[in-house]
Amino acid sequence: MSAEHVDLPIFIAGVEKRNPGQPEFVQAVTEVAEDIFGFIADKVKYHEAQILRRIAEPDRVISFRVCWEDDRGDIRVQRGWRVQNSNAIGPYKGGLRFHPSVTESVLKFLAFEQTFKNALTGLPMGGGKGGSNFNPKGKSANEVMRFCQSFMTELYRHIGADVDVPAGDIGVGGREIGYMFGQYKRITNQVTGVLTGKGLEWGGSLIRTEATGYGAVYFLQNMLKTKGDDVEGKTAVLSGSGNVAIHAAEKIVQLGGKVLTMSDSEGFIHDPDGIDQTRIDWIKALKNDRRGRISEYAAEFKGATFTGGGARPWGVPCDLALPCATQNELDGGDAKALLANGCIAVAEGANMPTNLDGVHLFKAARILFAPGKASNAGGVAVSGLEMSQNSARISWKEAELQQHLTDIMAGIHARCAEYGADGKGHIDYVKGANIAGFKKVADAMLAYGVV
Ligand code: NDP
Ligand code: 2IT
Repeated sequence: MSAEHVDLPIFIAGVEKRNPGQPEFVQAVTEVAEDIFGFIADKVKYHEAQILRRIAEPDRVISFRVCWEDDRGDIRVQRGWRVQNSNAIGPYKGGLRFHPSVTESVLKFLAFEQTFKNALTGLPMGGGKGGSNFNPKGKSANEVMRFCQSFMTELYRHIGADVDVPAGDIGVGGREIGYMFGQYKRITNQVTGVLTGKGLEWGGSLIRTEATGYGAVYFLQNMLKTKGDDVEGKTAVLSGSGNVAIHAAEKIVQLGGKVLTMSDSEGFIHDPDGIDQTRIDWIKALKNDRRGRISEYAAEFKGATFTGGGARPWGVPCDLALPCATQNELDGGDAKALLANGCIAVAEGANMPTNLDGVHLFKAARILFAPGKASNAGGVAVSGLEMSQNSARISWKEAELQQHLTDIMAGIHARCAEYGADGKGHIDYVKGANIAGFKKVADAMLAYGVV
């Protein structure tokens, strides 16, 4: 009997047993399995080939020591990882995260999710993720550079333009990609598209920086359109104040919406006047140039408040919610608060920001709810376009890339609708994304036989 012939609880119990102490990974697999079990119930070929069981077992998990010297001359030791989940439909592809909360469980969940997300984009990319428990906060630029160089001194042997192409994620932006790309080039003497999110002068793509946040709002627009509605005049509550949150806020404002909140790990700011473009530009400089904290916003702009102690913004009444910080930042209680306040749509900019309770509540309430693997795919999609440009040694124009991004997000929406529509006017985007992503990877795996 194949694993998928067993009941869902037995399948999940097996995942728990094989991955002890890895709650985030088990959570991500559970959320997908809840939908896939129904889809494959009458499809023997997927059972026989043990497809879900295989996708939930990474191709490999590489773990390594990263030593570096801090500014005082002390030796520091961190752990680095690259999780290569699946290359069934293309080279492993996915970001690198530098954050003290990084564990093998977190990176395994992210690589698993990435496999489905990348399939949804329609581009030939497999799923991977990596990173380190290194905390960039409070480190000098030289310390970050030495860490990145040491990290790449091990990582370089596991990656390649046609093998595995990392990019940024939490704590890894243009600066860190630059240090890592410089070290890769130095070690291998090769200038290839081995990383994405590069600077425009050295092989990067236009709109990659904006793509995740903009893409999430395009997805939101597509969802609202199914109800004859749009972003204009709506209030939006956002979490995070990094790359994704900043650009999601920018696109909401461009479309005539009003952004009320942003956050970081210390708490959230609430600006009842709305965080307009001037204020977003101020946040960009705060984060990218001064590397400051979001609490400083409340001191700068009259009328805005900061709520500390790690507080989250979900109690602020809104029409739209976009969690754009990190995993499990929106739980069942938060979901209930949003629903009670009349929130009509949630688009995840982060990966798995809503915990399983929250997902179940949003699904049951039948609101417009986009899982990150669908709504935040714009970033990796433009990374895929950066890979194409690097291979062809050309740079596409901004208008062309913008068109690709809007088309790709519309395509993902259509794929979710294909498998998630109930025929009565409601689309379960979680189910649609899980099944559409699964089917593409599964069919490629069937073609390869047992490998
Ligand atoms: P950044 O590092 O630019 O920003 C991260 C933001 O989230 C910061 O405001 C940070 O606050 C906050 N944050 C991080 N960890 C925590 C935590 N444990 N608790 C509360 N707040 C936290 O990262 P990105 O904007 O790039 O990434 C945000 C999310 O989007 C992540 O889930 C990432 O996986 C996802 N994503 C990113 C893509 C990209 O292209 N960059 C693509 C698709 C998804 P603080 O500074 O206090 O840590
Ligand atoms: O979660 C994600 O999709 C990312 N961090 C972007 C990955 C990428 O390869 O651009």
